[in-house]
Amino acid sequence: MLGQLEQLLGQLDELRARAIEELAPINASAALEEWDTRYLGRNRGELKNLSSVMPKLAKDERPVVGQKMNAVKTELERELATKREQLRQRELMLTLENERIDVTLPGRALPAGTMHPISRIILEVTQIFERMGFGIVQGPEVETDYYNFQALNIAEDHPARDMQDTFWVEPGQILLRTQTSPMQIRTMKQNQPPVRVVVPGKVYRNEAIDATHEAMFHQIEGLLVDEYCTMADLKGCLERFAHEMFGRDRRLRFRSSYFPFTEPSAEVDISCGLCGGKGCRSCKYSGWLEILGSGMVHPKVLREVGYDPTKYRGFAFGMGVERIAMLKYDVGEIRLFSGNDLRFLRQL
Ligand code: 2U9
Repeated sequence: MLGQLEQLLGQLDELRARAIEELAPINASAALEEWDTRYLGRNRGELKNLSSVMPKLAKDERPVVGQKMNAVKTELERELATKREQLRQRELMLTLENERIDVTLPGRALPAGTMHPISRIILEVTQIFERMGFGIVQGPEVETDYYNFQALNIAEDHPARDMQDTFWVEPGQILLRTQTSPMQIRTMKQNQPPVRVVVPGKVYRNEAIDATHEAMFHQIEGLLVDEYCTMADLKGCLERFAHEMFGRDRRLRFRSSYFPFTEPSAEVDISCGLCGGKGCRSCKYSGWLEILGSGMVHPKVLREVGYDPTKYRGFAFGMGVERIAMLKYDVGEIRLFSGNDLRFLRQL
């Protein structure tokens, strides 16, 4: 029969061999930690359990067992550390493989936005006038009766002043501007001639809505004031505009008209682009399409802003942006421009 010492040494050898054998196939951290607790755990680890026999040994036997125990413990700890490092490397490789990113793949394209056709027309028109030396100014959409009507020689009984035709903020005093002209009045009051400006912006009229009328639309108005300025300058300027906007093959026609703020006044037609002026459905068989209104600034308007009408003269014009867009893109329904329907907008 073996003595207690030999038995203990044998058990240690067996434990060591068993621990190392079990360690080999482990390939997950959880199982490794479980192995650590089972063999090396401070509380109920197998090695710890064996050491509880120590006090029963003879004094001279204890160092022998102690040394052996330490050797086994050190070896198992070294094996554990090696295995831990192996697993860490393995798990890192797996993570890298799973989370791999191919940086050479083409990026996902974001859908690109484009300018709204109304904004684009405003840009095109204002750029044409900029090239002729006009500045671009913008002003308030909420205006006073004075700037919107009185200063423009629009009489008390003019239909535009009707409560029904204008959106009043304070009836008779504050309103949503019905044209961009109040800004030309402001510009003239703040500057001395020569004045050359175009004024794009939103305007508001209490219209009966149909295919060609909306309560809010966009205008571009122009104003030039100088010492020597005639109707010929107006015609040359507008012809240049029409040629750049619609093409050099288009002809212009000036028809006598009336506006309170211009005298004389003229409505301007452009030859039809579809039939070349011969007459077709698009131009209602007239050969002409109306594009804007114009005239020489009324002397009363010049005097109102403090300019001497015997010294200065001016010409002015105004166009509806939606109308220009409808002519340019052959669109028959004005409400499409405010509808924000991409099926329509993508076609322009
Ligand atoms: C000042 C003096 C004169 C601007 C003008 C028109 C003729 C005109 C219409 C076009 C279509 C309005 O949008 S529309 O319905 N405009 O026909 N506008 S002359 O004349 C001015 C402006 C400011 C100080």
